[in-house]
Amino acid sequence: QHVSMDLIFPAGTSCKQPSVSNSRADVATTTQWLAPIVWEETFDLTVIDGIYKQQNITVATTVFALGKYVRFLKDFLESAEQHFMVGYRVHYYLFTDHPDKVPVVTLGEGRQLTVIKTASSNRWQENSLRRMGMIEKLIEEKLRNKADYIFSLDVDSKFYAHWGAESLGDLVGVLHAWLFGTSREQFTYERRPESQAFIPLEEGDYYYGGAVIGGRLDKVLKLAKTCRMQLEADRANQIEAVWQEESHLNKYFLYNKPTKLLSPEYLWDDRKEKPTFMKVVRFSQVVKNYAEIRPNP
Ligand code: UD2
Repeated sequence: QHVSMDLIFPAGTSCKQPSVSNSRADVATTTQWLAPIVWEETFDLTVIDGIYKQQNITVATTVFALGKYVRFLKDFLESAEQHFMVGYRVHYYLFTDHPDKVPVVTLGEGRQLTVIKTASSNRWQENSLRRMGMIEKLIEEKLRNKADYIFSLDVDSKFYAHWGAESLGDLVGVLHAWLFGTSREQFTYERRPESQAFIPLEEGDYYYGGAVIGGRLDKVLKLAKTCRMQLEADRANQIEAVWQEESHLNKYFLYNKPTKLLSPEYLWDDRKEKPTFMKVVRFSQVVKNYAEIRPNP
């Protein structure tokens, strides 16, 4: 399995000449380690699609809908078919304890959906954190030679606008809408040194959302395996990180920097007002009644 892809651009494709100045003055478009941060107006889709369309890539996409979360599937899938990786091969892997409640959604050409029956827990935290182990298992047992990239996406969300190949990279994280722009001391990292997810106050780049993880299979496998092992170590020590697998993900990304960061355009929150730097909302968490939807408080 090759780790990086050549960026072959088809001869004779016309596109705009790149500008020599920054296209966005209001937001940072690279990290300190020079990974791009993807914002509207920082990429040219003609160029991006010119490179990726001819590679015939398949994007595996995991979605977990356990317990009452099956109700989010219809909007999630219908909106994904309108906006997510349109024109590319997408294979959804849908983990649910209610295969009979999976809605029938017409999928576009080259797109397919596999339902994987999964036991649900009566603790929502468990349902969320177990995803790491299941992603690990899926990649190891089913995806080799079947997909090039993988995304794991929260189901209680909806697509509102284009999300395409500009989001692809070796290891991809998303900047959390609520904590974007706040100082690192305020990040809701795990602060107890007893946890494997511990991050001291004087460290941290960004706060990443657990709702979106992406990248090449081997990179996401390493991430999922590491987080799963850290979660197990915590469990053995009878400690659960403040934001479960999201806390472990943040620890992982601090010491294994993502190669591409998605701006909060790729993980907004329907409850949140849009500041001027948000020129588009592509994917957003829907408003949910936590007390009603979750199996436990
Ligand atoms: C945050 C993260 C979420 C996860 C969680 C920590 C964002 C926007 N959200 O959201 O990704 O890291 O904190 O645990 O970054 N699920 C079920 N059934 C359940 C519970 C969860 O299917 O009973 C699945 C479902 O796919 C859901 C995901 O787990 O989208 C995350 O759970 P959540 O949406 O309840 O987590 P939340 O909103 O606290």
